[in-house]
Amino acid sequence: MASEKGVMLLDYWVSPFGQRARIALAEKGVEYVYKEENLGQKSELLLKSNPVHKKIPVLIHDGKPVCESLIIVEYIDDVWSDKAPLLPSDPYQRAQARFWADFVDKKVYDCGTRLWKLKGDEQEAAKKEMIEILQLLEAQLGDKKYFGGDTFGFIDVAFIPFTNWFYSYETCGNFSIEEVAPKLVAWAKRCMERESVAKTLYDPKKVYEFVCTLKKRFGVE
Ligand code: GS8
Repeated sequence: MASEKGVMLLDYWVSPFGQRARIALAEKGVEYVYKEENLGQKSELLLKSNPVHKKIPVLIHDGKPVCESLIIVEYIDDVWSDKAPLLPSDPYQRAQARFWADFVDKKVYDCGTRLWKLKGDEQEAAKKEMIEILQLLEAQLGDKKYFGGDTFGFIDVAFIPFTNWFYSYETCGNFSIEEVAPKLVAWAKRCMERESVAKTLYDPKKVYEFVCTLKKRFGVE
């Protein structure tokens, strides 16, 4: 139960937001109970733990809920601060990391959704915007190993789950991310060498199957 001591994550397998929390917990080596939610019929625990947004992920730590994935990742970094720091210690670098994580939050999911949900000119506009977003992120990455430099950190955690969806974006938008942002694709492969990421992300084809079920549900075919 959530009132017990310990860590529980209310989540949904394909959610890039939930995957952020899973990757952060894995980086820190935190043991937790994973609870898959049925988003069509949310549990009482989810409704009680996130009464404002009623969304996953929710991290429940010693009975206390923490909502919103980036806030959850920061919380995890604060509580388990002895291992694998995710945010840099320098205030300016911390602000930069938060800026880019926020950019991913505001842009990638929304634009990706338009890419699979819309058709014709609207879909073309989403594709153009997605290419711009990815190229901005690619410029920010530059020739660094990870977004923050040599160590895997906050921006990587915020963005890497969306690479799971790249194949779906490419298939729906009929373009190649490798062609428009090759450094991002190489970065994603590097991140996949980490156990925390490899065990969390799904086969992109499985994500695409999920996108196809969403398309059917929303009558986009
Ligand atoms: C977004 C979470 C979210 O969209 C965060 O945690 O960062 N800003 C939040 N969760 C979705 C599933 S992933 O698409 C969700 O719980 N949806 C259920 C609903 O909207 O009813």
